Amino acid sequence: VDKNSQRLTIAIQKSGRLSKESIALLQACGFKFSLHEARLLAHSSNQPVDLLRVRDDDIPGLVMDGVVDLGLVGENVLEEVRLERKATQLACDVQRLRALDFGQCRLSIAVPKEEAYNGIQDLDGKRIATTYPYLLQNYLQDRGVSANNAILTGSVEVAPRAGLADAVCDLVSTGATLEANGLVEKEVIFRSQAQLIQRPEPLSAAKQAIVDQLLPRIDGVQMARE
Ligand code: PRT
Ligand code: ZN
Repeated sequence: VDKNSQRLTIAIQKSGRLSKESIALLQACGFKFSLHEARLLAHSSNQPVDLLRVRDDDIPGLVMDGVVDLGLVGENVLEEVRLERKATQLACDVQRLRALDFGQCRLSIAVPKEEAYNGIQDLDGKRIATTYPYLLQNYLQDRGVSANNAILTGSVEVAPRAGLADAVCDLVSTGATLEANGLVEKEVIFRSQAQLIQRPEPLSAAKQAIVDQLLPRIDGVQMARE
C-alpha cells in the first residue's frame, strides 16, 4: 500500500463473518468494486477508493499504524489488539467513526456443564482457553482473580474436553457451539459489533472529502435497515 496515495484505502476482512456485510455496506454507500478472489487489493471503479482484504486480526494494527485510512472490524478484535499494542508500546490510537449494524457477538466465559459455578472467584488458579488473552486478563484482574491462559487460535470450545483447560473464553452469538460442546455461558466479558475506524493522523483534504460523503450514507443505509 502506497502511504502517499490519494486513494482512500479501506481494510476489510478477506473471508469470514464480516466480509459479506462489509462489502455490501460499502456498495450500498455507492462504491463500485469488482472483487477477484485471489487479490489483496480491489480498486473501486467509480471512486478513488481501494479495498485491502486481509485477516481481521491485522485490521486494527494497519489502521493504528496509518498503513490504511479506514478499517471495518469487530470491536472484540479492535480492543484486544489495542490492549496488546498498548502493553508492547506500539501505536494504539484510532478514531472510531461509526458502530455498524452487523457482527454482533459477545465474548464470554463458559465452563463444562457438570462443573459447579458460583461466581468468577471459582476460576482462581484455573486454566482458561482463549484467543483473547488481553480482554480476559483485564476482566479477571479487575475482579482480583488470577487464572492461567491457554492461548489457542481456534477450536477453543474443545479445550476442556481435550484436557487443555478448565474453562473457555470465546465468542458467542447463538450459543449453539457452547451447547454442542457441553459448555455453559457464565460471564459475558465484552459485547461487540463491527466498527468503522480511521487512522489517528488527519487525512488529506481529498480523502477527508470522501469520508465526509461516506458517513452520512452509512447512517442512511443503517437507518433504513432499522
Ligand atoms: O481469517 P480471519 O482471521 O479473518 O477470521 P476469523 O476466523 O478470526 O474470524 P471470523 O470470520 O470467525 O469472525 C470475524 C468476526 O465476526 C469476529 O471477530 C466477531 O467480531 C464477529 N462474530 C460475530 C463472530 C461470531 N459472531 C461468532 N459466532 N466471530 C466468531 N464466532 C464464532 C465463535 O468463535 C464460535 O466458534 O462462532 C462460534 C459461536 O457461534 P454460535 O452461534 O454457535 O454461538
Ligand atoms: Zn481472525
